[in-house]
Amino acid sequence: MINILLSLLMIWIGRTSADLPSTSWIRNYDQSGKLYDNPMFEITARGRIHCTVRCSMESCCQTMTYNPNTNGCRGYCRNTTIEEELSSDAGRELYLRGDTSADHMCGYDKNTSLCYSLKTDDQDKHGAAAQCERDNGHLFRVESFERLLAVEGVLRDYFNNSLAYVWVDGEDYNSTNNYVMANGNSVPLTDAFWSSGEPNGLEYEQCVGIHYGYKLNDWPCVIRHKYLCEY
Ligand SMILES: [Ca+2]
Ligand SMILES: [Ca+2]
Repeated sequence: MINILLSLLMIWIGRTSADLPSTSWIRNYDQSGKLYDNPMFEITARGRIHCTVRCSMESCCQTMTYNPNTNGCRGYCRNTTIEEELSSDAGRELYLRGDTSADHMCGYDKNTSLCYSLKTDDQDKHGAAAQCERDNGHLFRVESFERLLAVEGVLRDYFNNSLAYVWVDGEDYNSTNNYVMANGNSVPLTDAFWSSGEPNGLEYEQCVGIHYGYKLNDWPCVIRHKYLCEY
C-alpha cells in the first residue's frame, strides 16, 4: 500500500515539474512594507502573470510589484535597497523570484515571446476559457505553426509522449469548419496543424484541442479536458 502511495506521489511530483516549466513567483507576505527601489522597468501589464513574465525576461529582476487595481507593474534588481512604502499604493502586491506558487507562473518561450501554462484540472471548453480569463489570460491560440511547436515539449512531458487531451482556443460556431478564436482570428485549416483526418466531427465536434501527434482535433465542446492558457 505504501509503495503504491509512494509511486503516486512520484508521478504527482513528476507531473508538477512538467506542468510548471519555468520561473515561479510567490507573494511575500512577510515583508515589512519595504521595497527595493529604483524600478528597472515600470509598465501597465495585462495582468499579474504578464508582469511576472516581463520581470523574468531580465536576469537582474528579482522582485516584482503588481497592483491588480491599476495593472501597474514594476520590476526591481535585488541590490537596490532604497525603501518605498507599499501602503502608498493601495492594493499593490510584492512578489519575490524563486519560490513556487502555481497561481503565478508560466512557461516562457523566447522565440515566440509566449507565456503559457498547462492547466491540469479537467474543464469543458467554455469552463477552460473562463479559468484562463480569471488570471487575465485566454485559451492558447494556435495562430502559427511555431506556436504549436513551442508547447509540444511541455505536452510530451506531461502526457509521457502518448496522446494529449488539451483544449486550445477555437470554436466552429456555424458548422463550416471555421474555428474562430476569441480574438476573431481563425485557427489555420492547413493539414500541418491538424492530426491526420481532422477536423472530422462536423457539427458534433465544434471545439479545438491538441491530441494525436500533438496536433489539432475537433471535439465536442462539453467534454472535460486539461487546457492551455496563454497570458
Ligand atoms: Ca467540427
Ligand atoms: Ca475530431
